[in-house]
Amino acid sequence: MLHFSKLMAATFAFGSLMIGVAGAQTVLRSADTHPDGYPTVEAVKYLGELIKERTAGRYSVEVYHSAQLGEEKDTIEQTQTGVIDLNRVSMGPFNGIVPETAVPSLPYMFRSVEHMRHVMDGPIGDEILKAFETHDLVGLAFYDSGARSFYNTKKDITSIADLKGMKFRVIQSDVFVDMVNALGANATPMAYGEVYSALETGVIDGAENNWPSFESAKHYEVAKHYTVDQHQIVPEVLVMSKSSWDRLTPEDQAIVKQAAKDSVVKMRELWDAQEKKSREIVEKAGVKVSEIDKKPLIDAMKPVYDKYLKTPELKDLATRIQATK
Ligand code: GTR
Repeated sequence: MLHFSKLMAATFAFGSLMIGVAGAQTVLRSADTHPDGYPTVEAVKYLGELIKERTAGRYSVEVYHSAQLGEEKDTIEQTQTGVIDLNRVSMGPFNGIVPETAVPSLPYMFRSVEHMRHVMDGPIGDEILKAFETHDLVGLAFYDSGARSFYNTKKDITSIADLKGMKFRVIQSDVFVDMVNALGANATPMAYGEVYSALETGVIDGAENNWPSFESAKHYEVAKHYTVDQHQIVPEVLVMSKSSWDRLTPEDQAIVKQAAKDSVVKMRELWDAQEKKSREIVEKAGVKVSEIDKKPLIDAMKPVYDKYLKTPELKDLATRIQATK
């Protein structure tokens, strides 16, 4: 018996070695702007494990974190042309490419993170994922990004009037630019990787983001005032290059799609824990957290809604999102 199992073990070892040597192994390259350990990075690594397991090692995923493959706008182009296989990006930089993504990116479109999850997990989410296809991309899943709020190097912001004239960096998206301008502040669209030094040198007064980004990008070291205005609950999106997708068999496409969905559960666990941890870190480091009455900010968004909900289709999409419980 003992000899037999030893023989079996040796055979299996030899077998897997053969697969390693002779079997076609494809490594899918995935981009992320965040550092190693960030919930999105870890979720895509987990997705890679699922894919590897479910394709018996024929496919695996290598996550190039910390913007190793470039800033988000560039990586989106590279994903469209097939240079990058997978990309985890905020929906923001897609606003000018996939018009449907502008709707969930609108300020105060979602009432809460739970509302966002219900919408993105349902048929509306599927519809938005599908909208990527005409842009050389395949939408695989949505991840969480909490709520975005303003932070700055100058002062506590406790009312809409305090925002007046302040210069805030935003994601390279017109929705974000229009939002900040509608609040009486000045928007400076800029790549994420440039924000730290722009804050430090005073090129901008502030920026806006969720707790984990504010903390992991170290912006809190220079911007000591954070206002919980929660103006946007913008989902993250995981996309695949259409050309990489087309190289997969229908069976492998189904595996990738399911693995992406499965990774959402993991992502949310990691996200919820990270939000708490990041907030604690920045508060301990002396960041002053202010509350604000959101009503005047919500009211100021009327022209922004009018601008981005021009077609009946986009208007209808917004109505259906708002009607979702
Ligand atoms: C983060 C998001 C990143 C990036 C960044 C930014 O919340 O996860 O993908 O878009 O914001 O502000 O550029």
